[in-house]
Amino acid sequence: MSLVPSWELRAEFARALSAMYGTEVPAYNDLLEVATEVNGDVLGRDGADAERLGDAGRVAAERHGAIRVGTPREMRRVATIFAGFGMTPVGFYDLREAATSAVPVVSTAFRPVAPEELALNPFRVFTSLLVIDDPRFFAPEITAELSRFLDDRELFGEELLELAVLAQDGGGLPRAQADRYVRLATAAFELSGDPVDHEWYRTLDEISSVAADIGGVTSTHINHLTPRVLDIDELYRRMEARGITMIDEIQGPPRWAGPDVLLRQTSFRALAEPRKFRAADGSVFTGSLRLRFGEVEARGVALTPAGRDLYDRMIAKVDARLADRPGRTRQEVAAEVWSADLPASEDELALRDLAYFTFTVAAEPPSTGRPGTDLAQLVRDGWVTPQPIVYEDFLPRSAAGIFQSNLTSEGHKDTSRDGSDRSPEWLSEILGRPVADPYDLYAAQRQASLDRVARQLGLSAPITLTKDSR
Ligand code: OOG
Ligand code: NI
Repeated sequence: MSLVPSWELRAEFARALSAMYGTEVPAYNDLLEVATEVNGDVLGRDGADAERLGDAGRVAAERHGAIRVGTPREMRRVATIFAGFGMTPVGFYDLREAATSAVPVVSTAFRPVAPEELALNPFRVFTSLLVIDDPRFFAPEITAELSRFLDDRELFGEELLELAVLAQDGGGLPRAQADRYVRLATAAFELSGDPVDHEWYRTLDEISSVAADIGGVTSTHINHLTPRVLDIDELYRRMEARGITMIDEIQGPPRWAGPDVLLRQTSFRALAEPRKFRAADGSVFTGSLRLRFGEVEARGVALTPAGRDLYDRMIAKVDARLADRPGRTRQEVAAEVWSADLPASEDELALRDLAYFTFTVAAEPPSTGRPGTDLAQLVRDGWVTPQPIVYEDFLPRSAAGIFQSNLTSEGHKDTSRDGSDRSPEWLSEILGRPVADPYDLYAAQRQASLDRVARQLGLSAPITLTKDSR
């Protein structure tokens, strides 16, 4: 019997979530419409160049989602569900540190890791886990109450988990089971109509809106779904022209003349959605919650640790200049800093080991001479050509910004206390599978391409990546 392969399950899951979110948050459909228009325009204008960081088909289907859960057990079950779709944990984000207001979560992203799988469908879900015992946010009695409340709920049914395990073990599922798996997984992230305990929700909301969203309700839900766009500045303008209010600015790197790096994101504000509440006297009434929004992103080349260091220094510089001379926009100041500090060509990013590239033998290599093994020399002499590796992950500062831009209150964070200890190792342990380091994945992809080139050119030694500091 033929199986629906995991990439197709993943694509169907992303499509089903997207359709569901469109009915739940109609402005998301506007966002999709505008993103599709902008992508069409950019492809028409720039042709093949527009597809250097993913072909048109991949980009059109590309989404990331965000979900939030409350306990290690729930997190482990999420990992099982996503594993059936070929999505595994990558990266560790401690938003307790990255955010200035109360965002008591640590997070990872479940996503495909093999380049071929990413090309087929790169669906990823940013998944956050509430740290209920962090004393900077929660008093002991709240921690105990949260623990009781969360232990009482069951987010995912047994059938869904069993199908996920079958899908993972078999690398896919027969058609009928595939449909069932996608349907159950999608339904698990639908907004619930169950009444929310008003008093409990309010208590948590005072401490942290994120804590209330996670631990104040009996189910989980997609918090947002994000399409990818090829020109985010143009998208921002067109959304505002449609009368949809966007957050104040685009997060992440600025628009500038050089290569796009990492990730730029923006969103429209969360809209009030009707929700049922149960009052202390047991009566049920309809109120509203402002939680879910639409986000959009543009992706650039992945940075190496050295490139990321430079990026962080540039951000610090932007912060300092803004503090010195307020009144200018962050994007303006950042564009200035970028132009001064970041190499303006892909080749230079590659040769200074600031960004990740794969390398191929040039279509027309030199007709004389012999290739050496020094990468910079090989590129300069025209033996090999770099292609950018797209950044597949997230940025803690932007993620914190996304959380914060939609909080109803700042909440409380007692910075005089030490937080409870969480680490990638801890997360790997509770997930029962390793949390991959994004840098390792990008570096392995680059190395595989260098090994291939060395073989094709018949080199006697491996290619060396000397840092070219011109
Ligand atoms: C997740 C926020 C992080 C992003 O794009 O950085 C995120 C959340 O709001 O749950 O999705
Ligand atoms: Ni997001």
